[in-house]
This record gives sequence, C-alpha cells and structure tokens, in this order.
Amino acid sequence: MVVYLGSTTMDMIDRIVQLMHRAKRCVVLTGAGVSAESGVPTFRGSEGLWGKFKPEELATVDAFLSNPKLVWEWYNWRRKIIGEVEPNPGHYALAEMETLFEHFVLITQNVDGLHRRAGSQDVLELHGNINRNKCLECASRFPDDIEINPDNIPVCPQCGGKIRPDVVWFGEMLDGNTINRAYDESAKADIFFSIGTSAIVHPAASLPVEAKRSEATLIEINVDKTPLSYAADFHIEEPSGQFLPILLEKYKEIAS
Ligand code: BJW
Ligand code: ZN
Repeated sequence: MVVYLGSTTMDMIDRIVQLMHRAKRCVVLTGAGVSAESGVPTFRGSEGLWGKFKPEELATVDAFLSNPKLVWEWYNWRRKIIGEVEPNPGHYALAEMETLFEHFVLITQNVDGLHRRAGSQDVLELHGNINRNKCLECASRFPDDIEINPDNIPVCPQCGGKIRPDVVWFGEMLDGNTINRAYDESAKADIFFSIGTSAIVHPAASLPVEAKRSEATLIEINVDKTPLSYAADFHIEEPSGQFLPILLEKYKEIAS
C-alpha cells in the first residue's frame, strides 16, 4: 500500500527522526486507537464501545456486582473479537522500534495483548489483560483457558468469590509496581510517543504530562485532537498503522 502524507507531515517526520537519533530513552504510551486498524473497536467516539454501552454499566465493580451476566457477555464478545484479529503494521513497527534505542519501554492501556503478539518485549500493561481471569474477592488467578458461561459464572476455589476478567475497572487501583515503573520511565524519557489514546483516563493520561515536565520531546499520533494535542511538540493526525511504518522506514533511511 502506498500512503501519501502531506508535505508538512513529511517535514515533521524528518524532524522527529533527527530527535529519535539523538534520544537514548524512548517511552511509548498506546491506547485503543493502535488496535483499531486490527479491527478491535475503540472505547469512545461514534464507533467506540462506549457508544453502544455505558461504561458505568460494564467496567466497574458495581456493574459486575449488579449484573455479572451482562458484564461477562460483553467481555466474552470482546475476547472473541480479539482472538480473531492480528497485530497491524503499527504494532509491528513499535516492536521493531524497541531495538533502535539504548532504552525503550512500551506502556499500553490496551488489554488485547497485541503488542506482545507483534513481538514487543518490555510491555507494561496498565489495565491488565482481557484473556486472564481472577477472583473478584481475593484476586487469586484462575485458569485462563476456561470458557466462562455468563449464566453459570465459576467461583474461586479458595474463597467462593465470582471469577472476573483480570482488567482494571474504573475506581480500581492499577498494579502498584506497574504504574510506579511507568511514572519513573516517563520522567526519564528523552522522547515520548502518545499513540491512539484519547488521553482522558487517569493515571495513564498523566504519563505524557510527566514526560513533558521532565523535558522530553512529546509526540502525539492520533486521527483526532485530544486534550494532549496542545501540549505536544508534534501532533501527527494520521492512523498509527499507516504512519508508524513510514516513520520507521525514514529512520532507517537516514541512519544508513
Ligand atoms: C486512532 C486510530 C488510529 C482511533 N490511529 N489513533 C484524575 C482526574 C480525573 C479522574 C480520575 C483521576 N484519577 C482517577 C480518576 C478516575 C478514573 C478516570 O480517569 N476517569 C476519567 C474518565 C476522567 N480513573 C480510574 O478510575 C483509574 N483508577 C485509579 O485512578 O485508581 C485510583 C483511584 C481509585 C478511586 C478513586 C480515585 C482514584 C482506573 C482506570 C481504568 C480504566 N479502565 C478501562 C477499562 C479496562 C478494561 C477493559 O478494557 O474492559 O480502560 S476504561 C477504558 O479507557 C480502557 C482504556 O484502556 C481506557 C483509555 O481509553 P483509550 O485507550 O484512550 O481509548 P479511547 O477509545 O478513549 O480513545 C481511542 C483514541 O484513538 C481516540 O483518541 C481516537 O481518535 C484514536 N484513534 N483510531 C490513531 N487508527
Ligand atoms: Zn477468591
């Protein structure tokens, strides 16, 4: 596929590539937009998951307590989609970018596991992983390869609590080690990419702000503007699955 970018974007790519060559520490934060070109629905926007379902009906402990069947039906539907899709060129480009820097870490809000499937090694999954199961009450892990029947949700052998997906719902704390490392890496970054996220869900949304405060170059890649766009040094309004492979090619071209 040939993708044509405007001359302004081409000029920005040259400048970003120069900054990438100078950077030792690169941090990337991704959101649902990175997986959109694989066919995974995003959360917000007209095509987003939240367009059809209200988040407070599905992604909170209260929702699970009041309607566990509905919540499991939703997660089973998403597991099915995720099981059928493949990483896209954006995921693969990010996996290759890991080899370009002295230090590189990929922080993702996505629960779909597509970054690892594309070959990324150092991945911080802030919001968990949709394919894992755990106990609602004691958080013990439960086998992941078990299909959950929403009409007969299995219970924890240790405490009798209901089994739930191992993801982070609204109002829940993120894993302490994971978010601490994400902050630490962001504060030390020379260059920080925020890709395919609406940048409104905290604490993830504060990571690019932390990087910028520590004087990293902040680059946003998103098909739309976000609250972060105005703080970013570069805002690239292109689909990440198209733009990232071009950026990577340009990096290699200039390096050789
Ligand atoms: C493309 C594209 C293409 C499309 N190429 N781009 C501080 C201030 C205000 C509020 C809070 C705060 N601290 C905490 C809160 C509360 C809350 C919060 O942030 N609420 C906001 C909505 C305001 N946060 C929490 O509750 C967090 N917990 C916490 O902070 O604990 C401490 C605490 C506890 C109690 C009280 C107070 C503090 C937990 C947040 C957990 C979020 N969980 C979810 C569900 C995960 C499980 C699941 O998947 O089911 O995570 S919600 C959902 O949003 C999911 C996502 O990871 C997350 C972010 O969404 P994302 O990835 O940005 O997707 P979209 O759809 O929003 O955006 C897609 C973007 O892509 C768009 O911009 C498109 O334009 C773009 N795009 N195609 C490039 N091809
Ligand atoms: Zn339990």
